[in-house]
Order: sequence, then C-alpha cells, then structure tokens
Amino acid sequence: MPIKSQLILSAALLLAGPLCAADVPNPLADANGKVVTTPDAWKTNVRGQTLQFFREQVYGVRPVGKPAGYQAKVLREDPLALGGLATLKEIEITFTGPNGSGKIHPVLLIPNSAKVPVPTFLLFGFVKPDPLAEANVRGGWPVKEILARGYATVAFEVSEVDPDRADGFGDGIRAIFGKQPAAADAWGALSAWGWGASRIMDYLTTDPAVDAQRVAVIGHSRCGKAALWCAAEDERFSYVISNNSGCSGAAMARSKQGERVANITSHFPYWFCQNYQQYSNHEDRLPIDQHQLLGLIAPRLLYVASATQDDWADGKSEFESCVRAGPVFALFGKTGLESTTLPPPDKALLDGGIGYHMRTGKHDLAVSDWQHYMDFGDKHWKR
Ligand code: GTR
Repeated sequence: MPIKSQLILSAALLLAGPLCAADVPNPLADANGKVVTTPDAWKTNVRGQTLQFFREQVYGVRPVGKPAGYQAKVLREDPLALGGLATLKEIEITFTGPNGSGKIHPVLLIPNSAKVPVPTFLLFGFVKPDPLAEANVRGGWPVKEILARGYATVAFEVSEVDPDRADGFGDGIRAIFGKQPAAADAWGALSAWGWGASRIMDYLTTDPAVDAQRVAVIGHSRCGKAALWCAAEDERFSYVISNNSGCSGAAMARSKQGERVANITSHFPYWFCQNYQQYSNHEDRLPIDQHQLLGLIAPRLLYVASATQDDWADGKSEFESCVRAGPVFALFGKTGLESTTLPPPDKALLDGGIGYHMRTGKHDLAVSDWQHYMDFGDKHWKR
C-alpha cells in the first residue's frame, strides 16, 4: 500500500474510535497477502478473489446468470398513473430451468415530467409492489416523493423470486436451477433475490425510458444485505444503497455488537450458503470481512445508512466498515467517506464516493432516508 494510503487508513481508523485489533483483512491485499497499488492490479488480482470468498463462504455460488429461456414483457401500461404523475408499467419476467419455470412481476414508474432516459431506483421489496397501496409507502417505497425528485423507480417482491422462509428452498428459483441436496457453497436466499434484481436489470436495459447507466439498487435490512451482494455480483448497477443492513450486510463481522454470525445463521440459515455457519462465534476465521463487500462496489457510488436505535444492526460498525472500505475507493482516485468521524444523528455525509447518515429512530426505511439517497444521487449521479 502506498505510504499516503496507509496514512489515510491509519488516521481514519484512529478517528473512527476504538476498533477491533489486528487481523482485519486488508481490502487491497491479494490471496498471498501482497498489497496492490493500482486499480488494474486490484481488479485483476483482488476483486475476483474477494468475490469468490464471499460466494463460497457467505452468500453462495449462483448456478446460473441470465437463463436461456428468459423473456420480459410489459403486461399493462398506464401513461397517466397516480393522477398523471407517472407512466406505470407492470412487467412480467419469465424463465425456465432444469426443474421448472418461474415468474417475477416488477412494477416500474417513470415520472412524466422528466426527460427520458431517467435514472432509476430499484427497490428490493417486502411486499407486492403496488404504488397505490399505503403498505408500499410504509414498506419503504414512497413513490410520489421519488417521482417528484425526477427519478423513476421499480420494485419487486423478493419472496416472488425465492420465499423468505426456512423451508422455501423448494418453491423458488433455487429449486428451479439448483440441485438437491444443496452443496455447502450453494446460493442462499439473499443471493437468489439479487439474481432476481439482475433479471429486472436485463429488462431495464431494453426500456428506452430508463437510463440503464444509472440504475441504483436499494434495500432495507435483509434486503439491504441482498442489495449489496447483488451489486457486488452485478457491476451494471452504478449506485448501491444499504439501509440498516447490519449483520452480514454493511456492518463488520469481526467487531460488531448486536446481531452476530451465530444469531443470524441460527435464525435465518437459508439466507446464506451452509459454509457460513462454521463462522458462528468464529468471525476471526472468515477469510474476508464486510468492508471488503463494500470495497467490491468501488468505484461506483455507495450509500450506507444506520439508525440511532438500531443496536441489533450496529450503526457504528456499519460506519467503521465504510471507513475500512475507503482505501479501495482511494485506489480509484476517489474519496470514500468525506469524514472518518461518525457524524451526529441526521447529518448526512454526501461529499465522498460513499454517503452515510445515522437517522434518529428505529430500524426502518423512512422517507427522510430516501431524501438523503436522492440528494446523494443529485450530487454524483444524475445528469
Ligand atoms: C432481523 C435480522 C436482521 C435483519 C432484520 C430484517 O430479524 O436479525 O439481520 O435482516 O431481521 O430484515 O428485518
């Protein structure tokens, strides 16, 4: 690592407060421990290896990309949805694998006032996307606010891709494309949901109203973990937002408080590959840590948000992870976080390539979070 980056990193870690001791993997080191000093060397020698560690040990290996029988069509279009605010498209994506076929039904809204193609936020949703339903706004999809800022948005229900339950393996895409019994490194539900988002991206690249160079993925909590992993796997997403993703998302594995690998793998083993379970109470044995997941987003835009009452996710650890991902952004000539000091509640750090805020309140995706994400988008992303 060049002296300058080393100094920035040490200063950053000092400022971030008491952190775990040594043995946090260096996001710039290759598998032999050699620290790379150029973006090309990182891309060639580090990125692929890091990605592979996360696949084999945490989220699982995907058996398929865009499947051969993939089809996407617009089932219904309403050019005057939401009182004329937006053009709504109900999309159907269909695909077939060795063990059956599946469908995803995303809903896309394009603001009628914006000049096409429009930058677009893709939400990993907990509920069926319905922009007229109050449940969608409560579930973190404030469509009117998003459209008013000149952005398009598309949402899908993750459970339609793969059910969010322990015995769901047989009913989702992992059954359609996977083998039983699943291998120890076979994909978990988080990776399956990200696969679904990539299939929606396949459609978005064909829709002239959408600016495919500017599609962000966003998710809250378990969906925040899935959004981060999705963008690590699929570099077409140019902006990634992790809202309160916590354990196995933006927060460090080694030093975090609240939920740990032992908790998450006992409550939600199916989110991950089986190999992840061996790190219960042994986070120190992981070949990677979550700051390297954030590093896999570089040099694209990344925003991580926490909440003051969300001790289970551990916002301080999410911030630490952003600090530790900084050297990867620096390698590309970008600043990671604009400051290495945890900002006061509700103050958003928007100037670096990594945005961050800690909202006052509980574990939630609030409209105020969205406003910060769009402010960051206005600054770095929108034309
Ligand atoms: C919790 C889980 C967290 C988080 C959350 C959610 O129960 O422990 O990791 O993902 O669920 O997704 O709402």
